This record gives sequence, C-alpha cells and structure tokens, in this order.
Amino acid sequence: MVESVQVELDELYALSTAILTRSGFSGAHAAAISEMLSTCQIDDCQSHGLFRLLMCCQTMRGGKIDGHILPVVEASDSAIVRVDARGGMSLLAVEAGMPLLIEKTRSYGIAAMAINRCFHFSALWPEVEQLSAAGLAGLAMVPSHSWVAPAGGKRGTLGTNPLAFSWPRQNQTPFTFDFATSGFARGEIELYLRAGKPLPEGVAVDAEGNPTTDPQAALDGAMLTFGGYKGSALSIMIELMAGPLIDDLTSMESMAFAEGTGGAPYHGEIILAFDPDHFSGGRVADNDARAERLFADILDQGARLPSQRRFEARARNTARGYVEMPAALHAELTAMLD
Ligand code: NDP
Ligand code: PYC
Repeated sequence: MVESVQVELDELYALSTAILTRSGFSGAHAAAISEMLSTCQIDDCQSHGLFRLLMCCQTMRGGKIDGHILPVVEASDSAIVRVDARGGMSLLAVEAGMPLLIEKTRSYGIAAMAINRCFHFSALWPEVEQLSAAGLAGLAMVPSHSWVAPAGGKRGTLGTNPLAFSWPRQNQTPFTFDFATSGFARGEIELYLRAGKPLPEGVAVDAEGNPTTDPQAALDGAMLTFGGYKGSALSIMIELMAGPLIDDLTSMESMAFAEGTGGAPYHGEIILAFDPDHFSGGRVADNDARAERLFADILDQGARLPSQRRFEARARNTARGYVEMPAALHAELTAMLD
C-alpha cells in the first residue's frame, strides 16, 4: 500500500513552477508545464501529473533542451499550421499554434497542426480537449523513445506513442480517450517500480526477451504494445504520422538523439481537427442526438465512457480543494527546493 499525502490544489502549481524555474526553465515554460502537470494531477492522472517533474528536470540536466526558447508559428495559406518549437518543451508551441488551428479548422472543415523539434513529456488529453471545448473533434499523437517491441519482436523499436481523441458534446463533458499504445505507459511502469509492485503479465519482456512482471526488468528490456499486432500497427502509424509525415524524428531517432542523457523524448507532434458543421450538411442537431444515443447505449449496459473516472476525480478534488499523491513523491519534490 503506497502511503499518500493530501496536497492543496494551489500548492501543485506553486511547487511545480518553483522546481522548474530553479531547474532552468524560463517563467513562460515553467508556467505552461505547471499548468499541464497540475491539471493532470487534479484529474488523478498520476503517471503524467507532478511525477513528470522528475522527467522535466532530468531533461534539463541532460543539456540538450533550451529552457528559454520561444516557438515560432510559421505563416501558411493552407490548412496546415506548422509550429517550430526550436528545441524547447512542446507546450508553449501548442499554446502558440492552437488559436490558428481552431481558426483554420472552422474555415476548411479539417486542419492539422504539426509541431516540430520539441521535447515532449505530457498527456495529450488537455490538448484535444481544447478542440472539443471549441466545438471541434480532435485527434493527437506523438512518438516517444524506442522502448516498445513491435508485435512478434523482442527489441524496442516503437515508442509508447499515445493517441488521444476528443469529441464535443452539448452541455456535457466531452467524449475523450487518451492512451499509450504500449500496454502500459512508461510512467506507469515507473510508478509500479516506486511502489514495489509487480506488473501484470503481458506488459513487457526482459533484456533476454523473456516475459517479465518485474518493473525494473521491464524498463531494462522491452515494453509490449496493447492488443498484440493491432496496437503494434497503430503505434507504427503514429511513428509515421508524427514522424516522417511532418519531417520529424521517429522514436528510434529520438532515442539516438538523446545519447543516453535520459529525460523527455525529442520529436514532433501532430494534432488533427475536424469541424462537425462542415461535415454534417447543416444537420448538426440530428448528428449530436445520434452520438448521444451511442453513448447512452454504452452507459445503459453499466459500461463507462473513457475519461469518466478522470472527470469524477476532477469534480471530487476540486470540491474538497486537495489531491492525494504518493507521500514519497511529494517528499522528493519538496526536497528539490532545499
Ligand atoms: P490509461 O490506461 O490510464 O487510460 C487510457 C484511457 O482509457 C483513458 O482515457 C481512460 O479514462 C480510459 N479507460 C481506462 N479504463 C477504462 C474503462 N474501464 N472503460 C472505459 N475507458 C477506460 O492510460 P495510459 O496509462 O495508457 O496513458 C496515461 C497517459 O500517459 C495519457 O494521458 C498519455 O497521453 C500519457 N502518455 C504520454 C506519452 C508521451 O510520450 N508524451 C507516452 C505515453 C503515455 P480515465 O482516465 O477516465 O480512466
Ligand atoms: O509514460 O510512456 C510514457 C512517456 C513517454 C514520454 C513521456 N511519458
């Protein structure tokens, strides 16, 4: 049983910005990263909440990131928004390009944002939910480091490659999912290691290619994709769409770029956006109702929608004014300010 502490919501952002600025990030980067981390922590996303401060600081120590550089949004007259993060963390680049992505999606019906040359550590759901909050559907994907074996293989070639989707709903939280295409996110395996818990079967193989439930052996060996060859194919698609398609690195190339320095992977990101108004021929209300009947039939069976746990956590934590986080993590983070 992991001992937990209660941390007030205001402390999350303050602790995060203090750690990041001390580590070498500018105020602007620290603010964007802290917004992401505290938003995730409030939704009880433990693997990509304040835990990821450790990865951000490791990235800075690795010496390859520029903690002050500002992204540049490139001019274009097409439906593609290109943002050059110029070797900084991804989040300011998303912030810089998102208004233009929304504007272009409303003009063309479909648009895409390609972010290049970014270090990337974060969850994707806050990004696609900016699109659904604007009444658009959004799909985002990134590669990472080559920790994951393809189906039938034993060696890391693919990244943990998350895929996130959000669909806008009237007067409701959106339909959103966001998951690694590996059986477990790497961050989740790291949390199992810290908690001294064995992994479920089928998540990883050790360095010799034998199945393992030992988190350290999994980190030293290769992770496996979810759903066998199906997850593997999705993961390869993400490598292609957020790599060669947008002129950026694959997970293998990101790993090589890191030269063993650890920290966040370095690559690109693609976010696709769709405007239902353009596709529905003016029958938006009908189509909204059809989507709602789909959700209702799922819920009627006692199943839950993705992100429901997260939305409930947000409501609970916001109402009580604090989150629960592992005591050891909180102690480690506060000690970084000593
Ligand atoms: P999870 O396995 O925790 O959750 C995946 C999704 O499935 C969530 O939307 C979740 O909703 C939903 N879900 C879980 N259980 C159910 C259920 N029983 N019924 C319906 N839906 C369900 O995610 P991962 O551990 O794979 O990923 C965690 C985070 O890590 C993601 O935010 C991802 O973006 C991030 N990540 C980032 C990477 C990067 O390179 N930047 C790499 C890999 C991962 P809910 O949250 O409500 O449980
Ligand atoms: O948890 O797999 C992961 C991950 C990779 C990069 C950031 N998080």
